[in-house]
Amino acid sequence: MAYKNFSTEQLRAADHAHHIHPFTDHQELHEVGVRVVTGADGNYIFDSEGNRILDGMAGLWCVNVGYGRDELADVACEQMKELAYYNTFFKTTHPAVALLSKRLAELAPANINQVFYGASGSESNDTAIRTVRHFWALQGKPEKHIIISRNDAYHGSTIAATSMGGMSAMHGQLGPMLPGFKHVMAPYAYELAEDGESDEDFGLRAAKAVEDAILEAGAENVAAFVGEPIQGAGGVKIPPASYWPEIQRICKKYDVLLMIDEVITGFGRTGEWFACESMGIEPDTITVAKAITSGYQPLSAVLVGDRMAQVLAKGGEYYHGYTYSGHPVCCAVAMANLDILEREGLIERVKKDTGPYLVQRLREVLGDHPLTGEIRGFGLLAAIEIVKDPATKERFEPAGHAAGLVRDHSIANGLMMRAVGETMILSPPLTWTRDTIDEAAQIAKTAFDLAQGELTA
Ligand code: PXG
Repeated sequence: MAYKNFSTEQLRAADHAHHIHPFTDHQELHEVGVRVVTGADGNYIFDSEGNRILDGMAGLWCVNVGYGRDELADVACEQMKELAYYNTFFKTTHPAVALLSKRLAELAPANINQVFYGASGSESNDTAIRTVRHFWALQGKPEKHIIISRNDAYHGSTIAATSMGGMSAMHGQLGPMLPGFKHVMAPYAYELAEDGESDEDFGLRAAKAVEDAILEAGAENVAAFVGEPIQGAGGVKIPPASYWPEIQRICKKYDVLLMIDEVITGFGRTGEWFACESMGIEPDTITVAKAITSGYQPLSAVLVGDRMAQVLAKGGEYYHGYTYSGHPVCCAVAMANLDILEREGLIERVKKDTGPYLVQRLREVLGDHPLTGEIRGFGLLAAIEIVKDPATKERFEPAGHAAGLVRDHSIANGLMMRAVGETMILSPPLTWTRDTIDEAAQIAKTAFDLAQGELTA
């Protein structure tokens, strides 16, 4: 590649001078220096200084089939030569989008058979918001527009997705929030359960917060409840088993639609194609992105349930769409990516083997570590709470420092791990095996020990 002729320093200088990074404190970035990632293969990424790092985050929760799949590159190349782009607006379609839609309808829960495409999770959540409101308006209920969400939810970075999300730091930089969103407590037992409260009771209480919000707003004004089956960027917060069935019951009772955001959990991360199956959720919409192409192309979608689709189909023109809705190259790559997930049995392996083994191994290696407050996991998603005192759950000060240390030591020792506040996160490619998990757990242990040494020095 042409950029192979540039030195790390030249690339850093160009980046420093001209690149605004997402979710980044640039002053801090330039003090530390940016890592130049130059390649990746299988479960590893490589940087310009010759480091080989095991990717515990699948890029950004997306590279489910791992890196370096020639098959996906070949499909993209073939599709670009055949039909690089055409729109789907004006009574046209193309083979890749038609066949991917059929495939997604087959994989999705039985009540879901229609697909609307975008190019990012944020975009598709905007689509989902507009579509549930349009659905109610078409039925003469435009006032039924409020969407109830949770604190710490991440649904994207557009103005609508930020307003719907529950990240207070993001709200702080938004200016006026869009109206029509209400937020309730997250189902985060580790911090929010009361002394002696069982997991089951806590799950029911967290669901009751949704019912209270519906009643406060008036059910006639509430369009939908939205949630990630497991809150990802919010810290891999896994709700108790009692939570989702109760949410389902409440939504049915008040005729409130259920919007499920599977941007992280979709396509095998929880050991099923969709977490809705893992958790017994019957959604009206599912937003997907990321692993639909394993990150090889930007593609997202809203999977729309029959109840809504039937009303939309008779509703005249819906004034909504993106230039790249159903982009042929992205759809072709998605199809080939789904083939890989299926052919290699990766989702089955998460459910039966690597998912349970990941949390088991982390508990064996780090369960008794003085920094460990809790280790939890579901499929190939795992979280470790970092605490000063496991008995009292007291955290280190300042917030984020201890987890940041663990992360930095982990990366320096060859494992890409993420810190969300005081929580360490793993969300690896589904291609990880037991051996890869052993390797990751060992590096994590080294990182915990080094951080512990510094924190108690
Ligand atoms: N929903 C969920 C559940 C997500 O995790 C989005 C929507 C938005 O997708 P796009 O493609 O617009 O980014 C996401 C994205 C992090 C991090 O820090 C997580 C995401 C994005 C950026 C950073 O963990 N998730």
